[in-house]
Amino acid sequence: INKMVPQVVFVLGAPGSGKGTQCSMISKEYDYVHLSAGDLLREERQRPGSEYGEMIEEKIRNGEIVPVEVTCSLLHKAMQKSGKERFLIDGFPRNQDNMDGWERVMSDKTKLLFVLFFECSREICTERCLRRGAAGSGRSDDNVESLKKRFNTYLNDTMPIINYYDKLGLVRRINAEEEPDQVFDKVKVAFDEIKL
Ligand code: UP5
Ligand code: MG
Repeated sequence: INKMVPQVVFVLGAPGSGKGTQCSMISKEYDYVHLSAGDLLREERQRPGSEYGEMIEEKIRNGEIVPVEVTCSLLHKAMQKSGKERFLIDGFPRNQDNMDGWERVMSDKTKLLFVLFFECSREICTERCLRRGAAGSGRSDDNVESLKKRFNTYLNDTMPIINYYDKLGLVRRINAEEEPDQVFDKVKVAFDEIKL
């Protein structure tokens, strides 16, 4: 009866700003399950028999955002499967459709603690992703063409979402241009605060 409502932290920031890197560091030190929307979509794309495989691949390569029904259901399933109560939702919500879809299905099932926002210049982010591509990431969007599109989508569609949460006082803004350990030192402050 007194079941705890699952708590979520949305983790946003430009492509290559270090969302995944920091989430994996957070989940090692704090009791949070890391769920990357992008990773879940890439997994679904590979799943034999998935009816969404081609659509997902096309969206990812073009830096466009997959319809929320698909992403939200993958997130919801992963949350249930984990059996845990605290989640880092990495790379979601990225646009109004994502936010509305989450509101419809998940807002009464979860509590949003805050939004972690990694700030990093386009130049640095692009260089990181290109380096990762050159090192053999296998990601079909780690190339100059896709990165231009990913950035346009980020600026046009995701920044308004971050601004919306910022007006609600929910955004924890972190400079993500330093070394991963230095970025993590600042991330820890945000998580230690809510533990109190
Ligand atoms: N790196 C990380 N931190 C560093 C640091 N401090 N200093 C130096 N290097 C650092 O890092 C990127 C690279 O930089 C790595 O090589 C890392 O070692 C290095 P990473 O931690 O992976 O950054 P991240 O922000 O996670 O970058 P990612 O490329 O994953 O960001 P995207 O937001 O573009 O990717 P995502 O997987 O979230 O989405 C991909 C696509 O999926 C989207 O474009 C979209 O098409 C689709 N999608 C949806 O449609 N809906 C969703 O809800 C989510 C995704
Ligand atoms: Mg990532």
